[in-house]
Parts: sequence; structure tokens; C-alpha cells
Amino acid sequence: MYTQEMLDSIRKVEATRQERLGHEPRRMTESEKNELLYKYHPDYRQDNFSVLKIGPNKGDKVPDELADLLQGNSRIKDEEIDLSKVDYDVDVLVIGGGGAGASAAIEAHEGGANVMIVTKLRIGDANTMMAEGGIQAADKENDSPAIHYLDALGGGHYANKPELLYKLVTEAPSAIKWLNDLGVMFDKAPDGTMITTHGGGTSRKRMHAAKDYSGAEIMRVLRDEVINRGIPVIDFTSAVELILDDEGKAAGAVLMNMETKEYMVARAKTVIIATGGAGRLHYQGFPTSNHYGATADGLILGYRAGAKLLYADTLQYHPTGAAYPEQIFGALVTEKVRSLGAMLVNVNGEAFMHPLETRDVSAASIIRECDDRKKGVSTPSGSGVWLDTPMIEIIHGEGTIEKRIPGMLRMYSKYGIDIRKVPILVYPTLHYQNGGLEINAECLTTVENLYAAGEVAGGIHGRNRLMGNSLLDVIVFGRNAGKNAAKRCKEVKLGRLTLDHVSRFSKEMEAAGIKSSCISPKLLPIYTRRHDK
Ligand code: MEZ
Repeated sequence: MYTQEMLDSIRKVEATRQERLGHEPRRMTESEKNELLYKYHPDYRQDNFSVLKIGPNKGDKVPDELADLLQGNSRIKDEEIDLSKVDYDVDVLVIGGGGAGASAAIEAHEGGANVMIVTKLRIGDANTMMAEGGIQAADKENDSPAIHYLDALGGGHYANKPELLYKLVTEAPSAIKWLNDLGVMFDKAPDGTMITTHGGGTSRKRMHAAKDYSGAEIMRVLRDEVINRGIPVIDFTSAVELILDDEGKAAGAVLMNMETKEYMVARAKTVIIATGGAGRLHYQGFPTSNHYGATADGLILGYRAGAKLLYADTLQYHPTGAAYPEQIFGALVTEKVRSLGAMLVNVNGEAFMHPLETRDVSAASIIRECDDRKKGVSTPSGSGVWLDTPMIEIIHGEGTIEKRIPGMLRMYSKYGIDIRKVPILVYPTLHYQNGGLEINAECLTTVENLYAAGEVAGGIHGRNRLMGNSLLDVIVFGRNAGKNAAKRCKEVKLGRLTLDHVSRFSKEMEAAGIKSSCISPKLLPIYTRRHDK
């Protein structure tokens, strides 16, 4: 499957392997990291960002593609929607059917609320399902939430909102217990203790996993729990605009049937946005590891209704996206591969960084190696560096790859590549939105009765998230959002429903001279070629 040039380079990787096994490159200093990020990380390429002209974050910069959507046109004209005709009337409306949405719905249901999930695809069609390597929690004797906090704070460049990070790490052990009790089959030693590994930037082994399909396993169990509880799930139906009441509080959403395009009105005392990330916007032309539905919809819904964003200018490019073969270009190669000892090496077989630097530093380092130093290996779509997977079985013994990362073994074996015997080519892929809707420790956004949880929320991870803290955040903040929204709805007296904010936003656009042909939220990516349209 590999080209002759690739095979020649593999010989060099093999020639340096023994020597590299005992000698990891040193970790970078803070100033080396900062210089590297500034020069090579895509977040610092200023010409790919626009300054917002209107809305709660007027004056802030966000990626161009996101700016177009945030300052785009609504799908509806408010006069088209008859708000007196209510199709769904609930206490808690959860928008999004991934890990955060499902966790929120379960806890809202547990809190006695009449809760409904609406999702534009099916429940479980989400980034949670795609997460591979694991979920962090400091639940071992040599670890503590305080150490977890410090790791995530350093990884996030000290920009994490302290009260959110505190919640994340202190509630992590109970999140794992909750999942385990629900039936998630975590990897365990024969004595029943959880097997844990390192991730980039972790000082303790606290990554709990279900092989390399941790997210799929967690989502399987959450979905079953939603179904078992009889929580209604309206699938293939997207929220296209939030509804507020006449006091500006969240009061529901306008829904659209994805097939018939028919609009419906959902009235709710509290609303939870759990729509996930934005990888399918392909910022700066990057491929993505994200689910098909990751189009930043929640940011658009929230922003138009007046919710503030935090750190919407910072994205995570997962260092190890598949760079070859083309059929899996951009697909996630779990960080667990590096956790298990595989090193990143260049075309000459040289290790150019410590294998467990944080993701932003690792991605920038790979970009420097390929684009600047020209020490990448040519691929049909550019270049990549080697992830030296055969090291794993040299370190941990034969059979480790099949046991610990069977998904990776399978993904590559389809293309004739046996990762136990030969290394694989990787390059950064758009993986995660570090920022999002600003929330407080109760998961409340800056709009009353509007909650957010999961990847759509910003602030927990600062400006760079560590591996395994996303599966954790969907559970911790999903559960909190559900509990708080259920509690809150007991006190809510809904006023008159309105869509005035939608027309107000479009007047603001006009006044700012914004002429947009963009309709948002986007809902689904478009991959048709121009001549196919
Ligand atoms: O947290 C993640 O993004 C994750 C677990 C990804 C991975 O590399 O497997």
C-alpha cells in the first residue's frame, strides 16, 4: 500500500528505532513552546480570522467561516412562524443527541422534569461517538483532582475558567462511577481495577478507556439509558432558532424537520444547547476527525439570542490525523497510540519532539517539521510524519495493539497496512472547538434559562484541551445542565413567546452594512463539487 518513497523512509525509521527506544527527546520549555505555537499553530494565522461587527462579541475575532455563520441570515422570517401553535410543550428542551445532551436529559428526567431531546440526525450521531482514547479522572491513589486541575490549567495556557475547571476535575471520579454503574465496559485488570494510561500533558496515568472506542461505548450506554427511561427523542429534526419570552428568557426553539423542511414550535421552560463542535466547517481547509453534524449550530442559535461566546478563536488540531491513505484522510488516530509509546519521527527516522507534549504543541511541531523544515513524507494531499506504531509491541509485548487499540489495527488493515509491523503517516486534523458559549458553574449561558453543555460550551479547557477531558466534560457538565435546568423549570413562569431577537439581529446586520448570502445555522456540511450542484 505504501509508495516506494514511503518504503525507503520506513527503512530509515526502522534503522533508528532501537536507539530511540531508550532516548525520548526532552520536553520543550515554556518559551520554546510559545515560540513554536506563535509561528506554526493555525490559531495564530491572523489572516484566517475576522472581527465580529455585531452581537455580544462585537470586536472579537473568530475564524472566517464562523464569522460568516454568526453574521449570517436566519432560515426563518419571524412572521412565517405561528408561535401560538405549539407542537411540543416541555419543561426542559435538550438540543443535541450526543453525550452531553443524553447526560443532560437523563439527569433532567431524574429530577422529575418533562424533558425532550431534539436532534438533527439520530441520538448518538455525535462527536462523543467518535472519541477513541479515553476519559480522564483522578481516581487512583497516586493522583488527585488538584493534580488533574494543574495539568489541565497548564495545558489550557492558564486561561481555563477556574470554577469550571474545578467542577470538571472534582466531579470526574463520580462521573466515572456513574458511567461504570450504568454499564460502560471500561478496561479493567483481572482484579477489577481500572487500567489507566497517560495522555499528552498529563502527569499521572488517569485515562480510563474502553479499548480505542471509549466514546462509542459511553454513547451506547447513555443512549440505552435515554431509551429505557422513555425520554422522547425527536430525531432528524433540527433547532433553527431559539424562542425567547417577552422578558428575553429562553423559552423554546423553532424546529425544522430535516426531510420535509416543515417548521414546528417547541415551548420549554428551560433550554439546554448541547449541539457539539464545528469540525465540519473545515477551518483553514483542514480535514476533520469530527462527526458529520459538527457545524457550530449551537453557537449560532445562542449568539443570535444574545449569548456571549468565550475563546471562539481557539481550535484544537489533533496532531495525529491520518495523512495516508487518502480514503481515511483526516480520520482520528487516537492519542492513545502515543500514550502506548509510539514516537513521532520524520522522513529520516529522527524523533523531533517528546511524544507526549500537549496537542497544540504537538500539532505545531508536526506542521513545522513538514511545512518549514521539509522533513515530512510526501502524500497525495501534502505530507505527514511517521507515528512509529511497531514500538508499542516492542515496549508492551506482542498482542498489545490488538488488545488496546483494535480500532486502529482494523482501520489500517482495510488498506493493507499492518500497524504492528509498519509505522503510519499522520498530520494534524481539525478535532475540537476549545471555546464556545460562555457558561457559569451551573452551565447557564448569559441568557436566562438557556444552558449549554459539552463541546458547544467554552471556558472549561482554556485555550487548549487535554486528551480525555472532553468525554469527561460532556458527562460532568451534561449532568449538571440537566439537574440545574430541571430544578430551575419549577420556578419558571413563561411569558409571551417571541422571535423579536431574530429580526433585531437582522436589523443590526443591516445597520452594520453586513450583506450576507449565508444562511445559518448550517445544519449539514456540503461536499458536492460546484459542477454537481
Ligand atoms: O479527548 C479526545 O479528544 C480523545 C480521547 C481523542 C483521542 O485521541 O482518542
